This record gives sequence, C-alpha cells and structure tokens, in this order.
Amino acid sequence: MTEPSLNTIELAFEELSEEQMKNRALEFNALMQRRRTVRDFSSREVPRELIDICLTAAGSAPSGANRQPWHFALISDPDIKRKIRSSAEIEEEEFYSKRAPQDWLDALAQLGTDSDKPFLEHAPFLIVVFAQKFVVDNKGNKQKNYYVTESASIAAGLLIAALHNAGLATLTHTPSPMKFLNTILARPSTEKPLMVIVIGYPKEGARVPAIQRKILNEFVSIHEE
Ligand code: IYR
Repeated sequence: MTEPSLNTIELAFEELSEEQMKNRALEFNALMQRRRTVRDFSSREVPRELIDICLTAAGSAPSGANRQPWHFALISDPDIKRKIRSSAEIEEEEFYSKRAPQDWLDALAQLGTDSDKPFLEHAPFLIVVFAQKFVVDNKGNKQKNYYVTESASIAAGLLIAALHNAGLATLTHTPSPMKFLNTILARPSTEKPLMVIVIGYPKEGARVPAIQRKILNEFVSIHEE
C-alpha cells in the first residue's frame, strides 16, 4: 500500500499481448537501425510544429528527483546560427590543428570530420541542449538538481529518436569547449551546454561513412540464473 500522504494517480499502463510486444519491439528496432548521423544538410525548411512535438516527447524523459534539469534552445535565426558556426569553427580549428592528440584524430578519420562546420549555418534548426546544474528561484535561492548530465542526456536521446521517427535527420555536434553557447544564447552559467543537435533534411545524394554497429553480444553481458 502507498503512504496515504503521497499524492498519486492511477498508472495508465497499456497491456499488450506478447505478439504485439514483439512486433512493436521489432518495428522500433528496425526504425532505429535506419538512423544515421548526417553531416550534409539541405537548407530546406522543416515544419516548426514537428520540432515542438519532438521537444515535447524529449521532455517526457525520466530525471533525478523529477527536477527535469534540461533546457533546449531552439535556433533558426540566421544571425545566431552564423555566430554559433563561427565560434565553433574557431574551437574546432584549434582542436584539429593543436589540441587533439594523434590517437583521437586517428579515431575520427573514419568519419571524415574536420573544422569546417557549414551545417551549423545551413541546417534549418539547431537545438542546444543545456543541463541545469542549479535553478535560481525568484528570491535568488539556489536549488540544486541531481543527476543533471544523465537526465539531460536521456532527454537528448529521446529527442534524437523522436526527430528520426518524424522523418528528420540529425547530427549530434559537440564543439569543445562549448561555453560560447551560453554567451551567444544568453543562458545562465548555472546551465552547462551538453551538445548541439543539428536538424533538417539530408542534402540530396548525401552519403554517410560505411561504419558498423556493434552486435548484441559485443555490448551486452548476460547474468542469468
Ligand atoms: N568536436 C569535433 C571533433 C569530433 C569529436 C568526436 I568524439 C566525434 O565523434 C566527432 C567529431 C567535431 O565536431 O568535428
């Protein structure tokens, strides 16, 4: 029995037959296996409503103490996109020419990435995912959040899946360091930028690296009775 003081509502659990469960699992897996990170974006417009729906889905993520410690900055303004591109390229230039150790550059070789980031300007939407370390209330009191990186990353994962499901292409971009995103987007220093999600349609004829996903037994260990 639940504590009488705890405010609860009935769980809206949808009971499925085993056959339905398997079909849904197979269908979802097939959908997700078709997701690829795209780096060549068309500037073709994307309906704004789709993005709002996918963001709403992302906001359903579980979070530490239900603090929902994420903020998503949705950007389509060309001036802001240009600023983000130019700041990211400065950092990336440093990364590729100086900061990155050789083993990191070797690991990236299969992806064909470099410091040029035209998609930051040309894709119709960018979403910057921020993790809220603290929330400051209107009296100036700092309220701490919990598991902020984990929670905001789960929300970001749901967003990427939702966008893919809606028929859009994404790129998870992580310029490093990312502090410039707080400045450009006027976000408080209590928020840590985690990643930029680039959203749009792929450029016609876009190609992606011929890389493989690990198979199940390469990333799962079984601990059965
Ligand atoms: N942030 C750089 C480098 C980069 C790093 C990793 I790890 C990648 O998976 C891909 C790129 C860039 O965006 O080019």
